[in-house]
Amino acid sequence: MTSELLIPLHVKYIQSLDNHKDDLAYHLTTHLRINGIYWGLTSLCIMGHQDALPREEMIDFVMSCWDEKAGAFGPHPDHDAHLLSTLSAIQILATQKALDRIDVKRVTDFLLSLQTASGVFAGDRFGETDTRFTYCAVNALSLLGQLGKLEGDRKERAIEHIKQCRNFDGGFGSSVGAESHAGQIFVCVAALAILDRLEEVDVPTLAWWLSERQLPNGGLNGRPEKLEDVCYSFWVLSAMAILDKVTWIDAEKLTSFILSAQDTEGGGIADRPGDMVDVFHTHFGVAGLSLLGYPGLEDLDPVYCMPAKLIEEMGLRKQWTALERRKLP
Ligand code: GRG
Repeated sequence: MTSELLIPLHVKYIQSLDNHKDDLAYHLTTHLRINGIYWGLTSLCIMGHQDALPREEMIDFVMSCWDEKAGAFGPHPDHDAHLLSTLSAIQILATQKALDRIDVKRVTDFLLSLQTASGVFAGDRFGETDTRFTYCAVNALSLLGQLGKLEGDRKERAIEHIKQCRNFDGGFGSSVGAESHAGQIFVCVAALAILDRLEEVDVPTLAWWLSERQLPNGGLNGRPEKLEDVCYSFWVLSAMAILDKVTWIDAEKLTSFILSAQDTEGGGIADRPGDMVDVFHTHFGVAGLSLLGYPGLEDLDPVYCMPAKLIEEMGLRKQWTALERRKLP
């Protein structure tokens, strides 16, 4: 087992991901392609290697995912637009300082068109709703400088729906009455942070529940009685970072759990030690380490899951240490 983050190996692994066009798996994952690029690019930024992937080619690929009929982005050329892929497209273009390539008016109209009467957003025109989609819409509007379009009734309805998804254990689910889950907790807490409404969080109860996610081997699970998984290093820790409670978990044990899930030959990080690596777990493993202050990594913004420096430059970084926190119990 290695005791350090193998940055050069992970950079090579991420660079190699587009060289598998003969593999069936490459073609079976087209619905996740743009998300995969966001995960790869963001982890490269956090590891200090943003330029390891070709910028122009990446921007051209994102623009080729534009769905002219919908006015937003799909996950791959000729796929239908969706909120998940539209957020990834915006995140990639923001990171590459290429937001000027976007038709902001059309994308804003697309995002606003997906809010339902109850306040929650649908993922696309087919209508599935989930608190994930509310986060995607709020995050995307914020990155585009269009959050003002959500002021008033739209904003209050979005917040009211998130409040209704809050459970007795302080956590949040995907819909009203659904079980608390770390991934859904991240999206709800981060959306409330962007909407400046963190006082809707029951901080002591939620921070207790999140700290209970750490298992004896140091890894975190996403809900009680479930297995640990490297990706929860981000979903759990980001919510704790927003609530200023990262110290409630054992950082040393979590760090060694994440490091033990690395592939020490081919690079990349898996969900848990010994499993196959993938770019999703590589990204969220590196993201978790950044939130833990792992030496040599760039800071990650826990709300936008993007480089903190960039979010600061865009004027979107929340003042966790001062204003917001004073409002919390
Ligand atoms: C920009 C960071 C970012 C996110 C975009 C898509 C999204 C918004 C957030 C997803 C949040 C979420 C629900 C994450 C959890 C993903 C996951 C590992 C789900 C597994 O669920 P189960 O039930 O696993 O298969 P458990 O661990 O509960 O057994």
